[in-house]
Amino acid sequence: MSENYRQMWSELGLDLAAHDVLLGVLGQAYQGVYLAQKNRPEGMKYFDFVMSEVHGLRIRELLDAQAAGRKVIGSYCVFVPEELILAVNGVSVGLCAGAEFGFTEAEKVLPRNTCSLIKSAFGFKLGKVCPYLEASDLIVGENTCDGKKKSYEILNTLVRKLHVMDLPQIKSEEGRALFKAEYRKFMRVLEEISGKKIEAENLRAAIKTVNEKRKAVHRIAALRDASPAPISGLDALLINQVFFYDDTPRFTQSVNAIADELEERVTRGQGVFPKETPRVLVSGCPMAVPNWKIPAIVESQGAVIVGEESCVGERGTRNLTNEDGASVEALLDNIVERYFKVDCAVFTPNPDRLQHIREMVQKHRAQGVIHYCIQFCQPYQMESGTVERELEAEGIPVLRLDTDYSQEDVEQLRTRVEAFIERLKDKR
Ligand code: BJ8
Repeated sequence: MSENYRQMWSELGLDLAAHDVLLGVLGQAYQGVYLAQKNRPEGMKYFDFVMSEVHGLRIRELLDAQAAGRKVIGSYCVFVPEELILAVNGVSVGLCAGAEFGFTEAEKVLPRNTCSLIKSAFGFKLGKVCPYLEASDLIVGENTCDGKKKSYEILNTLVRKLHVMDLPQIKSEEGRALFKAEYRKFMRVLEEISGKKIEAENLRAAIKTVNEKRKAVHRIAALRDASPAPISGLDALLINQVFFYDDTPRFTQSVNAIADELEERVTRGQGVFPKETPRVLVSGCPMAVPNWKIPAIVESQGAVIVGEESCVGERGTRNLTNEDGASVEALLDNIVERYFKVDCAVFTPNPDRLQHIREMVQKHRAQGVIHYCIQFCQPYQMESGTVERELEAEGIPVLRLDTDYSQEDVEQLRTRVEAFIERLKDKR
């Protein structure tokens, strides 16, 4: 990354020395995990470029957008609707953090048995290494799991402006009403901060823009049904990760370009791995950049990941929002309808998620499921037992992995994944 950005980072208040370390680690990991892959689609070059400029050009773009009067809204969860942010001409950026960085600092304000995702978000803030966080005019939190909910009380003391949405835990009519009331409140906050009013016209246009983005990733997801798979799970994950912070129309265009290329690959029967490679679905906690640990292990052990039942994956992107509606009220109902279907494990009961995993296994022709949990993530750990029992009873092999962001257990995980892949091969 160019030296020119140092002044920009310094003006954002980053700790330049610590930030250099982070970029060094990120660059090395990217080289070893991504650039070392074989048979990658040409279209991945765009994503390689995005990653090489992830703290550079994209941040410059955010600052330019701010200079032009737009607001940057950072968030940690797929329940925060990008449609509402775009309706006030804002820029939405995902702040989820996937690296073990600044944990010592984070553990001074959080219990040690907090999940790595939350610790990482705090480590990035306290270590002053995340330009997205520092560039955000507003940060949005949400009452989902207990860890996030309570940690926002602490984050509130550390950031400029935090808005926390209350979210229901039960999918009842009362829950839906709360959901809508909280989205309405969020709309008011956005209007206030941007000085722009949400009208039916701009909201409809925003819904359309986000739908186009989701349709593009749906194309990639559908192409992964093919055997041999035309794209690796690692590359598909990267697309899902970049989904959260790239410029939306440009992202859509780049994903459609790669989908065109993958269509040709499928027609030619060209895959990243041989046809007989075991196919695996990954389900569970979100994997934020640069959390590539499990897919890197799985694919280096000779299996291919063909889908992610995850918020950084199909759980986050699957349904579209209805674009029909004459009023803001009607369009808001459409947005509520779409987001209320997200089957995050914080909901109870949450039968839709298990059903979605089954559907994904079938659709993507997966031979087994790896259930991925970040240690101390109670909602997903609690659900993992049911997922395993139910799927195994239906003849679908499941491997449950609980891990954190450290590299200490890599060899142990590798051994378990290897044995699981052997089991899938034996089943054929
Ligand atoms: S909609 S999955 S993005 S809440 S890993 S912080 S759940 S203890 S991330 Fe999530 Fe929204 Fe749900 Fe999706 Fe808590 Fe678990 Fe940590 Fe987690």
